[in-house]
Amino acid sequence: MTGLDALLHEERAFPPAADVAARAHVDAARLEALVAEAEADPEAFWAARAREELVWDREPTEVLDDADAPFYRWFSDGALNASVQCLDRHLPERADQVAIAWEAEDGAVRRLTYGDLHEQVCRFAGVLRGRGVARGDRVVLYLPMVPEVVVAMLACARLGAPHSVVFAGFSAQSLADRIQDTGARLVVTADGGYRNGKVVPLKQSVDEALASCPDVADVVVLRRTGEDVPMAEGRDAWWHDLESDPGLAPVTDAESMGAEDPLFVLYTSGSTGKPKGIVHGTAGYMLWARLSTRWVFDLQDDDVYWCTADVGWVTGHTYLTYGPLANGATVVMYEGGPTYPQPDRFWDVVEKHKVTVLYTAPTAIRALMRAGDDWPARHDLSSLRILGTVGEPINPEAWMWYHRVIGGGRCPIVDTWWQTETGGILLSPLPGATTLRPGSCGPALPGLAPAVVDEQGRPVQGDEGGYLVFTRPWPSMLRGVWGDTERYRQTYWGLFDGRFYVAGDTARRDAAGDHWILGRFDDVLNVSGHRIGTMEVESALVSHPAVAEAAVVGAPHEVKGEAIHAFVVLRGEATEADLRAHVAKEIGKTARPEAIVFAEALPKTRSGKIMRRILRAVARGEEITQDTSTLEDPAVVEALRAAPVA
Ligand code: 7RM
Repeated sequence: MTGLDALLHEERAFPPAADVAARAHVDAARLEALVAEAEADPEAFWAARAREELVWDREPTEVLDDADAPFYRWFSDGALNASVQCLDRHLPERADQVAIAWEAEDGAVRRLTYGDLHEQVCRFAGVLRGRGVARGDRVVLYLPMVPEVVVAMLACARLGAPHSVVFAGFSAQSLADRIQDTGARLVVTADGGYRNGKVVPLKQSVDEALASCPDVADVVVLRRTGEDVPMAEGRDAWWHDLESDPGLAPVTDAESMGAEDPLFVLYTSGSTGKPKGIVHGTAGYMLWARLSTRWVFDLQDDDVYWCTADVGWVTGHTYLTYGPLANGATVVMYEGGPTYPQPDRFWDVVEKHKVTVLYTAPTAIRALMRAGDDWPARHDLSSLRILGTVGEPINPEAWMWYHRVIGGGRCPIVDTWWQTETGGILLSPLPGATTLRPGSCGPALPGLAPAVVDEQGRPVQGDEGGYLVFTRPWPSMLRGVWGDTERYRQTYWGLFDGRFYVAGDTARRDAAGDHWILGRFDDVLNVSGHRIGTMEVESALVSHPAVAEAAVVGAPHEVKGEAIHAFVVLRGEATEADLRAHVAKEIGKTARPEAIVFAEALPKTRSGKIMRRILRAVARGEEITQDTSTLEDPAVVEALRAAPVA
């Protein structure tokens, strides 16, 4: 690969507003100083941050241990507990401050203060201990978006028992796979959850899954819907019964864990093979969860912070749970669907809770944009001051809409790039320091060392595209793939002989040092010798006013090598010819789609990422042999196959 052709160039730029910079934790001068400090001596930089940010039982004397690279260890002789960082350290000062403001799908609101949350976590840790859970044991959590999922995560952390949260939308089979892979003995679930007005029968899936998981001896069941569910004698017990047992001993003294002890395992699907259990450690992860949340969202004491991600996704771990709570923030948590009962639900929640920081995903932004400007117009969104996005490249059109219609033109947008594997945000603008460019995820945060390289691992010239890699380890990086050491080495360090962490994305870096993600490696198209990132063609398509969403894949072509197939969801009127002409105008004739399929919806993962491998199979007329268990709505695939190709 000689580098990708970077075709789209974005000219719009938004420098930080003076009032935003004035109150920000990090302004341009401070950012420059932090970067300089980190580059002068990365280890000293991280050591200082670890001392300042974390509450230790035993302060570490070690910083980075690279004796067994790429199995890096950080602060390895330190001891601490993750739940203490989120709870105990804020008490008694924040005892009466709201930690979680929870909005049920039916509009009911429950507020838990830091005092309440601490008490519930100590009690639930007592429940788990009473069922035999001890440090090192894995606990699977299969719960809806209710405060108890956060309670359960922190209770596991308090005992030093790594949790593995399984998204409540996953099937019984996916749940069984994850239970078996982690070797969990205990599962926490609920009778059911609410999603778009319907009950998701969680307990039923657990019962089905456990038929093939003989090692699970205990199931704790939260009552959420009140529906009748069978309880297996000797195995299943109600959360509220266990929790109200007069003999219960709350765990007030958190286990003192080694810095490198695993905090959680979270499964992520790769483009091939079975999902990988990504392992995160305690100290490095907590350090970056706390610090990156404060820097990127410029979190202040009076903020009301809302991250819309589900806890079943890494964003729900780092930026709904550990990061904001480690900062003592007030966190809004919403149970249900983003457009339930109407497409203004998000804006209703923002107005009702006076949300100041909103962190969501491009897929949601595009869907809400498609619903029309009337919905946000009905609500007072003036409390908002910072907007964030994560999960996919955000096309400049959606960025501009988010900025203008939701942010009223006054809120900086932080387009945050990171991965389950990176533990936290690595590339992002900072609200008070960075000039924003729609579609760019900004510079590296202090301490991180990204590079864009060619196949030989040499930095590319100018702002050419290439492989996005990191040339130094960082504290919140993954500690491995659960049960598969070789897969960790191969997947993340294999491509350049262990010299770099390989993200799997392609990117370019402009003269200002800002990054532009072009897509995943597997998404690069080669059309008549031009290497084109799918993201660029998609952005061009979405910049047409009639297009709500677009996904682009390649299919073999006799003459061109590869031909571009586009899948388009319309929000207005447009023909195939209109869209081809539009792409030609935006980026050039080479990028014009060979075929366009107009669809009602695109196949997406639960976290909103377009599943291009499925579209590739559709474009090539192949059978879909890949794992489709992570699809949000499997019916979409059948509809696509039946859709007429323009
Ligand atoms: C947090 C999360 C990781 C992959 C990553 C990228 C893509 C995420 C952005 C992005 C462009 C962004 N974890 N990605 N954020 N692409 N701009 N701001 O999403 O493990 O589920 O996915 O998501 O391809 O490698 S994840």
